[in-house]
Amino acid sequence: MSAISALLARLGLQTSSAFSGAASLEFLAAAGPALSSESPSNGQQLVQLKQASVGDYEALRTGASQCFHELRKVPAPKRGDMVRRLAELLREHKEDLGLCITLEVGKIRSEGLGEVQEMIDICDFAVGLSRQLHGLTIASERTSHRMMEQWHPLGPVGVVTAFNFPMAVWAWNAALATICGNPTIWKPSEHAPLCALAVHALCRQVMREFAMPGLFSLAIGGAEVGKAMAADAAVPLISFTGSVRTGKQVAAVVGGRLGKTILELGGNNAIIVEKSADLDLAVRAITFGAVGTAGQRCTSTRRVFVERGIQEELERRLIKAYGSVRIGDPSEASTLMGPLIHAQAVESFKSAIAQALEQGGSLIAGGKVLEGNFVQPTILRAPRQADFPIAWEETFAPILYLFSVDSLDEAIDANNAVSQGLSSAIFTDSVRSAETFLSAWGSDCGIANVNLGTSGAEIGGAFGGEKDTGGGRESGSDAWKAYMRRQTSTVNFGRDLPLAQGVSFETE
Ligand code: UN1
Repeated sequence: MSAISALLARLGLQTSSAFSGAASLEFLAAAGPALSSESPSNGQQLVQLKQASVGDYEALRTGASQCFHELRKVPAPKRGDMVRRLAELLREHKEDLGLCITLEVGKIRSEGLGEVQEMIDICDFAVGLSRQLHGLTIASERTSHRMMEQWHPLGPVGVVTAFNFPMAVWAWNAALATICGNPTIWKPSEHAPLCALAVHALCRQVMREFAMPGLFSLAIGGAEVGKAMAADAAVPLISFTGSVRTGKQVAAVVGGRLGKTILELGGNNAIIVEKSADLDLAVRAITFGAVGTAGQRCTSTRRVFVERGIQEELERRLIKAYGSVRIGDPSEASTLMGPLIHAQAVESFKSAIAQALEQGGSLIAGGKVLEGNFVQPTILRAPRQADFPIAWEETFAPILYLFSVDSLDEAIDANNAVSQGLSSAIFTDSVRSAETFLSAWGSDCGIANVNLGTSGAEIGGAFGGEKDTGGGRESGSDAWKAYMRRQTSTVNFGRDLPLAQGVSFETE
């Protein structure tokens, strides 16, 4: 048995019927076209499957709707038990799941395992939250009246995820959706079907143990499946992670039927480095932010605004740090940077560098394609951002643009000038600068950090960003509210019927 079949067998995916992209408790005989998943590191075929068709999607959604009718009656803490069980299984299979991520999307082992840990963390969070779906009690203006807010389940939630977090982003959504009383229908990236199958194998175990078919559905399919889901009025919420372009289309279709969306679209994240900064910290944070996950996180660091006077020192230290990054097989312990996801991503890397050079950038590190999907982490010294249009775009690759600025105001303006608004950071020892960066006239991003980088957010906070990033919030804090409907209820326990606002309406 090959290493991969053994891994699949440990996850309960030993039969060929498991290689169907349409499943809830059981796999359907998917009617869509074939899909094969290859390792971005060496082209090795990992899994071959039949994709879900629109008809398969409809069958899955019917199952999810049926499940919803049961699930909404299950007390939230009992729904928490289902998520607790999922967390146990994730812990048990952490190594194998992490390996699936490494094999299929090329993350280094530590980041693959980190992603599985992120799933475990959000499950633990959701279990606690299942006893805290609190509503307010509100003072009524009428005597003998009580007013309150309740939070009720919404219905099946469609979750569309990208290749770069092929498991964790599903988990942020599914763990919260489950405790909120909603089944999920997952459409993963077509570049990460193995990861989705592996997670879904554990979901099937949970569904079986809790006799809850339809709680978790998997629809690995093409754009037509995504379109059907976006247009489906029986899916009140669509959580979409992906490009700004597709996100706008999803928003239009779902908005057109007055459905709800959570959008996690592009980022173009910057770090400001002031003279007072601890450069050791700044260099480590920039390197992890720009090179980690081969620059393929939506939170990856793409721009640095360094205060004039320390730019040479920062460049020198970054070049040294970049020089020590070991690039190669992501499953080897010493590797820090694996491949890009596919050949097209390598083309985007090359094209962005060519444009940057044309627009007046100069290479100070990297710049080359090595072989296959492996590239060098790259730094370009850039002219003013206003004259450097390539930096206004998100290129999903390890390319960092370095700008020199004269003041904090200039840096904040430049941070905010781009259309995306996900993550941002400042390195400084000045309280005044740090607080200004965090103030209402500071960073306009959904995430703003002081003395740590742009990527690697914890699950306890709400995750998401503004402007073209889409405005959605997932994961921690009160992001759960997006998965529920709010009901304002007033109870009259008196013997009169006073009307609000003192209105009088007396009949004979
Ligand atoms: C993403 O890249 O889509 O903050 C999500 C981070 C991770 C999540 C990134 N926790 O970098």
